[in-house]
Amino acid sequence: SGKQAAKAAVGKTPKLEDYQQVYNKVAQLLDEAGDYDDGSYGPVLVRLAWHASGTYDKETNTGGSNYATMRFNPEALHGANNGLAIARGVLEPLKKEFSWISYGDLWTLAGVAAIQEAGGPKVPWRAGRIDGFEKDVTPDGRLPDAAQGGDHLRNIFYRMGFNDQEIVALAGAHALGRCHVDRSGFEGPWTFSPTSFTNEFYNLLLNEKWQWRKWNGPKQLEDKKTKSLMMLPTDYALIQDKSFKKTVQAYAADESLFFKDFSAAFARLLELGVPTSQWVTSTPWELKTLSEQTE
Ligand code: HIF
Repeated sequence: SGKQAAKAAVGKTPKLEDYQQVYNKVAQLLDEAGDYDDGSYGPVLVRLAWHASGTYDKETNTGGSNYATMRFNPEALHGANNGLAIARGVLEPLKKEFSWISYGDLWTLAGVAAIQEAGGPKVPWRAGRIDGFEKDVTPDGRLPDAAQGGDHLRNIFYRMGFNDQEIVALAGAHALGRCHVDRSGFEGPWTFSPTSFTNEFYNLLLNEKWQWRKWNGPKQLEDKKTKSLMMLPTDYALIQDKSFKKTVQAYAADESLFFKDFSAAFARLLELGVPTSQWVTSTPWELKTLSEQTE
């Protein structure tokens, strides 16, 4: 089990305090990004945690965060994962320092740290993922294609076991980060504060006028006023569909409702594909933010 593997590596079963140490290291390196993007590795670490988990297929019970298969080709080379070598590279020194932690635990814990340190909600998390092998790599095409619409979003997220409300709740994470031409072909941030976790994604989606950008790249939307923000076709689909849109409105109006629902959905996303028997604890933990520990 994950517990036994970690125990063998560390000589004792790692405890919440041990994982809190890893969390703290991640939290400290988030801002050591210098000129990289908006000065934080947080967004790309959130994307790594999600792409490691979002390959889950409930019918075959394959994929998900358990085996950290993105370490292997061809998964590392899947188009959807372009740019994530940066995130894996940022975490590699921590894997060396805390050799008892599995890659799946490290990547998902880093995503949690990135969200919490960006001012987002607490995301309950627990340890127990184990490192798998190349044979556990899932086929290409399991992650969403941003050029598509609502039907595709439903197909992809229903396959993971999520419902419409959860799709919209997760989508708010695009408050963080930006698109890169050399990774996805798309360009730009969704919000004016791409290193802060807020409900701004929903506010902007509802309240800005969005128009198709005229450019030599894939179809994406730009805000009419400043032309400095973007939405993907899949983001825009959330206000083209009546049922999705209702939930977008609810999260735009109530950030604490968004935080609560996002936290639940993202925590579940990170646990996809991990057998219950592997968890080191029956109830997930709440990791403390850096600032909570200095008070
Ligand atoms: Fe993203 N996402 N995502 N995403 N994503 C990108 C970047 C980020 C989709 C497409 C893209 C989620 C859902 C979907 C983050 C987090 C989450 C990019 C740009 C694309 C194209 C990549 C690049 O060029 O660097 C699609 C189609 C999704 C289905 C709706 C999740 C909910 C929003 C699950 C989620 O948590 C983050 C963070 C980034 C920013 C990465 C960065 O490097 O800044």
